[in-house]
Amino acid sequence: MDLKDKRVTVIGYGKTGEACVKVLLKLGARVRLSEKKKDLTVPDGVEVELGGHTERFISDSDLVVVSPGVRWDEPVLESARKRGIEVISEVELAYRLTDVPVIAITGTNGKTTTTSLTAHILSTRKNIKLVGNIGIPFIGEVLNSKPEYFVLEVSSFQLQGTKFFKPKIGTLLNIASDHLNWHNSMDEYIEAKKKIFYNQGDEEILIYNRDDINVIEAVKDAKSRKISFSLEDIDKSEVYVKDGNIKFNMEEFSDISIPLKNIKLIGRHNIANMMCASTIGLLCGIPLGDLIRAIETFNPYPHTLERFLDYAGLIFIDDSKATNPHATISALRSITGDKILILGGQDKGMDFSDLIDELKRTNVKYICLIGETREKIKGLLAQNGIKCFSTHDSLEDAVLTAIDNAQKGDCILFSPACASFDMFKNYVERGERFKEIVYRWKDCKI
Ligand code: UMA
Repeated sequence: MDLKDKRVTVIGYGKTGEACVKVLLKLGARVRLSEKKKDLTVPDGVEVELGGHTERFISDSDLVVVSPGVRWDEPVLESARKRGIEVISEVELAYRLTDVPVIAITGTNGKTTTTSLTAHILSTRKNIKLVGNIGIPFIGEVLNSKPEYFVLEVSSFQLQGTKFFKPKIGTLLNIASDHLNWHNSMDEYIEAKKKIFYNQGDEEILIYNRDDINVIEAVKDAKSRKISFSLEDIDKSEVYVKDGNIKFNMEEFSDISIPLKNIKLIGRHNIANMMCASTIGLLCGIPLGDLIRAIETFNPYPHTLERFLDYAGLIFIDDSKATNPHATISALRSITGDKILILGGQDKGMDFSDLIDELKRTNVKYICLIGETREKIKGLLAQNGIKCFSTHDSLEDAVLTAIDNAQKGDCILFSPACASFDMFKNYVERGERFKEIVYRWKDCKI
């Protein structure tokens, strides 16, 4: 893709925008940057528009590259498209600038764990680069490195703006309600997710979850070579679990058995993530011994069902990365004992009904509600006859109340089911804050 002297406008100057600008300057493009913030320092030679995006600034661009956090129906993008200007996401631009095969992983939940586990498995024998939504903009690596594979965590925001993107192996883990404050509807969200296989043919592989009805429906359109995994359907799926081992209904892997007894991850959903990552490992030629060692040495991703403290008979689990109800449901199902749940955060317009049903069924003894969604969830709990809960203005108050309501053997689970941006910079800061409060409580007790 020749971008020399092309007028390329980058929208948004976060991690992604910054990496885009650097690459575009290297490629000799005439780079412009449009950013909502009013104050910013950018490299020399970049024309800048601050304080919002205007049609005038974008109107004579040859190409517009959009950061993931910018809504796809942003009026200036609509107007650029009407003028015939190509508008793409950073992932699409990165894809066009490399000939290295891409292994891409998407889904509402589990993508970070599956992507990092896949990278962990592949790196036993291959030179790979881990990129994408995990926090490393794909575009920033395409000119710097020439690995054997890019292992890409890709979000619906990044997928929506793709056009020719065609991963060698694409993975669709699950689809549940999320990001409905960014996407206009669930249908739009699903359409974005389908772009993982949109351009694939029978030379590319799609690994998908047979236990998820939204996924089953979505992949009907795929022309890829399909490999399904399932925790429930042994006969129909290519990858399944039997007697504590991952097994394969595939000629080339029919003798293979991957034992799960020594893994460190908790929960059924993580078995599904392991099935995916192991399948990718085998498809890429990783020897079985290396693969088994890799899954056994893989530690839970921080803030993802992370059991970080056992103290005073209580178990503390940080699941701050659960930013939607589906993730919290998985957490509740993964922990067998009695739980005190800390729930709530920024409202993304999500449907909490499945979570409420799960709360009615499971052994959650008490719920502490925080954040923007606390009143909404409080109303739903009351309507559904759930009585043991309280609302809190701060995370600290919620954590201390959770501990007060716990008895020996209980688990204090911080799995908010909502985004963090109402009270924190991101889910990482939120999880760190949770741990800090717990450790402070522990120090006071000693
Ligand atoms: N901005 C505008 N106009 C807008 C919106 C934002 O100018 O309309 C500006 C903001 O003022 C800010 C910049 O854009 O200066 C932020 O850009 P961004 O939101 O795209 O964030 P990046 O720093 O580029 O990080 C993005 C992803 N962020 C989002 O998808 C919101 C990161 O995923 C990702 O790690 C990174 O690219 C590298 O690929 C984060 C995320 O929350 C972790 N992802 C969601 C999730 O996992 O649930 C999808």
